[in-house]
Amino acid sequence: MWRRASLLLLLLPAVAHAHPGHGPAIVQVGVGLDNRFDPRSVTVGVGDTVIWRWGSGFNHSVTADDGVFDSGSRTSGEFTHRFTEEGTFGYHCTVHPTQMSGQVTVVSVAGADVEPPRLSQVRVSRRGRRHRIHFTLSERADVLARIQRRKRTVRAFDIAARAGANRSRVRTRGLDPGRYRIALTAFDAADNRSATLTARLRVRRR
Ligand SMILES: [Cu+2]
Repeated sequence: MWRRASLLLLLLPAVAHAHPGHGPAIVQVGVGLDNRFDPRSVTVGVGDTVIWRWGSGFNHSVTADDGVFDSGSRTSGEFTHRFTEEGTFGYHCTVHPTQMSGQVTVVSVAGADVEPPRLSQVRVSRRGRRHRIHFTLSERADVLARIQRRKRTVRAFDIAARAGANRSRVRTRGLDPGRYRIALTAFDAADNRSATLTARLRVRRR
């Protein structure tokens, strides 16, 4: 699709945001004399690895609350686990179960934003020869507008639209007189796509 290249660029910041650190997250196990995991909670993307590093020389373990992973009690070295499913996973130290607990939140790499934008109240107004398209959006989005005649797109343009009510000029100069439709589809920054809504457009003879 012709939009892909530009949308992919828009998508990158969203991925980076939902995917802190871009790769493994490192957690210190036992810091000095403190019995704690530092940081206590981390967020990674699906498929990322968390590395726990023993720092104090005292005995600690990294043990999943549901038993899925367990480093065993040890005083040094590293333990790693790769997270392949979305969710929140609690873990603790079996030596200090009341003091030491932590959690790993695993998010989809496609981004936390999976909600498509919602388009509504699409209509065309006309004053003299000037047409405008009006619509309402649930969130900020790029709106692809296609002017169609008998289901064929004869002209397309983009509207950088905001949440709430929007209106935009529709250039009809050069179009043959007749009945058209304008089809609108909204894409948010995470590339979620709205349903396509249409409105009628009538181009009169000049
Ligand atoms: Cu411990």
